Amino acid sequence: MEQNKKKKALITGIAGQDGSYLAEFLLSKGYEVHGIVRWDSIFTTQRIDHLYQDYHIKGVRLFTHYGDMTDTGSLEKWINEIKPDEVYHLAAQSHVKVSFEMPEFTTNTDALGTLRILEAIKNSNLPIRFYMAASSEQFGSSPPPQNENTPFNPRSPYACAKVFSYYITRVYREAYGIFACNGIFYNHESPRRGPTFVTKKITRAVARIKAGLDKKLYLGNLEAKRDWGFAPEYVEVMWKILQQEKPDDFVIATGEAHSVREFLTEAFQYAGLGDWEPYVEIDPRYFRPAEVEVLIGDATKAKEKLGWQPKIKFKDLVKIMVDADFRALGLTPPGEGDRILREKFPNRWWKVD
Ligand code: G4F
Repeated sequence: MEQNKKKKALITGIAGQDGSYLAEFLLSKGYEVHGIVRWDSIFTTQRIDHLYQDYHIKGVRLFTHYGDMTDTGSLEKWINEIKPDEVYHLAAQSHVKVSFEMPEFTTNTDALGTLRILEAIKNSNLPIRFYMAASSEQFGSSPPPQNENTPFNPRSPYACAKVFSYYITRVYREAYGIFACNGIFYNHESPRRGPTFVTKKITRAVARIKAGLDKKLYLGNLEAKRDWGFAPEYVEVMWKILQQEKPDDFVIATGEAHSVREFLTEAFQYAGLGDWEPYVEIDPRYFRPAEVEVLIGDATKAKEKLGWQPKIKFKDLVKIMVDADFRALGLTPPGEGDRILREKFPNRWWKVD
């Protein structure tokens, strides 16, 4: 009987890009899904609106709860009331540039927030499996390719907070026997990416320029290189990491790096706008006090131990994102991105935006 019990997951940051895909994925696997959302005077749950059902309907499996990574009491309350089998800790102030402007807030939320939820799990004495969203930013200036043994050289308050979270997760695993794991994820994007991150900023601008709504796009450092993957594929691996026999840490990446400049070229060409140069200007306010020049992940361990390999690489990703942004403005998309999604994910579990 116990074996057939519906599993319960608690997701911090359920309203974010990854949280929304993960909720969708876990619902498709039969889980009861609970998510913590920050209170705001306006709704901030647009990314999970399509999953929401009135709680009064019988059989509903998605529930949201107000809480905050800076509010210990709320975290303890939800852990003890929900008694989840798995906790996916995704909530964070995740913008690197913003972390230079709000370093204390970022550290409180991203570093101490992880400690707070780990303490709540430890004190609950429940056999909870814990996933911590670590970041390739932790590697900072360490030369690529980086893997699980590469030293951390963080270059921002955000990265420092994530380094703390990574190590405290390991400490709670080793000291208290908690099934606690880190996924060191490289950049992963999608149509649901927040519009202040560079990929979405570019694809959204391309669609707006095409629609005649904007004339210019203002960016910072075009030479930085990132290892960009596709978010739905990355959230699946979060789940895989928690289904292993033993808790462990994994680098998750495509193994390819491309510059912001290359992203611009692909996006503008694909949208039929030609060269990006006439549309783009550099605004120094988008430069960071310290930049991470290049991140390339070596995900060999994930391939060997989890059997995980990404299907979507750079050019496909750009097309998927541009198609979605065209559609969002009522434009007919070029359509290659949609075709790629149909071909590579015939059993897709997420809603295409
Ligand atoms: O899109 P970004 O802001 O992502 P960044 O800083 O790499 O961080 C993202 O990925 C991390 C994983 O490696 C996560 F941990 C983190 O939470 C976040 O999701 O910037 C990418 C690159 C940077 O080098 C930045 O300097 O793009 C460059 N860039 C150039 N112009 C810009 C802009 N970034 C932003 N956000 N806005 C610009 O106008």
